Amino acid sequence: LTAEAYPKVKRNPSFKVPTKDDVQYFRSFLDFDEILESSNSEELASFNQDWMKKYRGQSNLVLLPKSTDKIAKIMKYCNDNKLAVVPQGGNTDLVGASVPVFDEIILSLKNMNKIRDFDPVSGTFKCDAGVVMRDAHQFLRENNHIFPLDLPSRNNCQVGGVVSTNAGGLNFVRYGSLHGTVLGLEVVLPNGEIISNINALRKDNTGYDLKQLFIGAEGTIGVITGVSIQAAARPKALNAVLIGIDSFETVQKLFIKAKNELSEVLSAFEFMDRGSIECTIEYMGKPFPLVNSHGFYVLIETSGSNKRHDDEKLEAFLSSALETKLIAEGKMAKDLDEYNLFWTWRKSVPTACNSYGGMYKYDMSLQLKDLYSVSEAVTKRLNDASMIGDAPKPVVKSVGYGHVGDGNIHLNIAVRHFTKELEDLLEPFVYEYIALKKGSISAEHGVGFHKKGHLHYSRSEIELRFMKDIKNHYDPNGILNPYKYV
Ligand code: 2HG
Ligand code: ZN
Repeated sequence: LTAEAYPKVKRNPSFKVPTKDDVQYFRSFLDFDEILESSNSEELASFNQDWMKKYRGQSNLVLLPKSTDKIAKIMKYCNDNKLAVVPQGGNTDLVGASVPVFDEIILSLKNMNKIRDFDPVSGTFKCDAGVVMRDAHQFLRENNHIFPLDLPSRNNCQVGGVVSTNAGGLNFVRYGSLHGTVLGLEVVLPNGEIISNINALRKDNTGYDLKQLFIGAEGTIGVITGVSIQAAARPKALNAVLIGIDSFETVQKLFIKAKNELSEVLSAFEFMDRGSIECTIEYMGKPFPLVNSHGFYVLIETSGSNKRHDDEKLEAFLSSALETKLIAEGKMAKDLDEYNLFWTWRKSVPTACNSYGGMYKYDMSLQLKDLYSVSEAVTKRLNDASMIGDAPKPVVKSVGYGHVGDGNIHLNIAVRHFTKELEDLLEPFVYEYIALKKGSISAEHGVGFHKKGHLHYSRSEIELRFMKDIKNHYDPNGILNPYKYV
């Protein structure tokens, strides 16, 4: 979807169009490989387009600075000259937050990719914002720790990007939110000032906790350049079970049982509906590890320090759940390969859904009792409108999956092509449904361009006014990530 597809969005004429002189200024302190211009159009396209190939901007200039000082110099110049800027990490945010809408300069954090420091006693890990999450995991693993967040996009997403979007991920139920695990941030403000508490300690009650504002701000009030985060001890024992269940009500019962019986070793409780797995079977071209077909599938992970202890707990949990007919079928990973295989099934769902042409995607929080109902309501609506089925129907499948432990569902409507009619069927229906149930229209993917103008479904007028006040305070010229949610 390019900006033309959104007639309501107009380029802000007060922003300057980047010129040759601007590029020349940037060249005065940036190296050759820190600037990408329109002459290199193919590479430029990959920065303009998001991972889903759904949102596409028209920028002719990408800056890829290697230091915080250079970013500060860029921002000061852009602010003085009213040049709009979109900060960009791994570009996997799924709501069009990290791509330009018009000709904003793309500020890629890609070259800010150094690990800064690690303290094995406290577990404090410090790195540049552009470190790819996979590399943070790798470094910490070698140091007997883990990064407290994992995502299917770990090979592409960047540490600063996940902090900017406040991603939740696969082990939130165990390690909690980035609002808790991030210890400090280094941020370049729109006027070029650097605000840093990257050396903050675990506890610090000296007034307002300013860093929290930048976590989840999606680069609208500052550019995160460095992150200090609390790494967790590396679990020596890992295990997983895949489970088939007939109703979402039973999924909730199983979650209570898992919390009670697996307690401190429980590290993930994920669910996928039948449609998610059908799409993934088609995409992977392999048989699913469970024999029968079920309404819902659950992946439970345990991690701890004593394999025998954890496995005993998990086995007892599984056999009593089978005995009491709480679950219809279950399989425990026999080794690490099978554990990884189970996770591959879960982590492949988003890519599988995206393999038919495109997808409409909604990431929402609801009370657990209502979590799956939004998926049922949307499927019914699409069916009633006769939109789902074999080609030429536009929708292949509407599926729901996500993180039970966090009350977070991902609703993916896999389509052959995008149509206005479909979009009108989905929106504002989905948002109204969520508002009715007092949920949140964005659980962990952010707001970006997709949910621009829809925040009122989850936030009050006064909250929205405060957001605008904060935006105006930090970015009075509105040059940072414009046309997005604030
Ligand atoms: C996940 O949980 C990610 O797999 C991506 O948040 C979800 O692509 C999605 O909708
Ligand atoms: Zn998710």
